[in-house]
Amino acid sequence: MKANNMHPLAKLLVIALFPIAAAIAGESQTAVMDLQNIHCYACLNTVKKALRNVPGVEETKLDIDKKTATVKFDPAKTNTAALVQATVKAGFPSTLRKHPDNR
Ligand SMILES: [Cu+2]
Repeated sequence: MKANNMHPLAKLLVIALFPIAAAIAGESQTAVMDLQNIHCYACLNTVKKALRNVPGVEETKLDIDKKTATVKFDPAKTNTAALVQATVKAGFPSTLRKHPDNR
């Protein structure tokens, strides 16, 4: 009886721990950021370069129409706060759209 009651809780625990386990395993995460001040491809390139200079960033995809940056990164080396900070430093403040843990 007791084991049956614990089962859903154990399941929840597995779901809660999954992002942490993924980070330990070195699995890449993806963050989507909304960019401000983007007016042309030169702006986009500046942001792209800034993001690529962040250690741990594996892939960047920038969209001029949506004004978004999609960044694939190694969570063991960097985090979303560092990614946002890199765009801010480049002169293009950004806000995180999708947290990688909210998959
Ligand atoms: Cu521009």
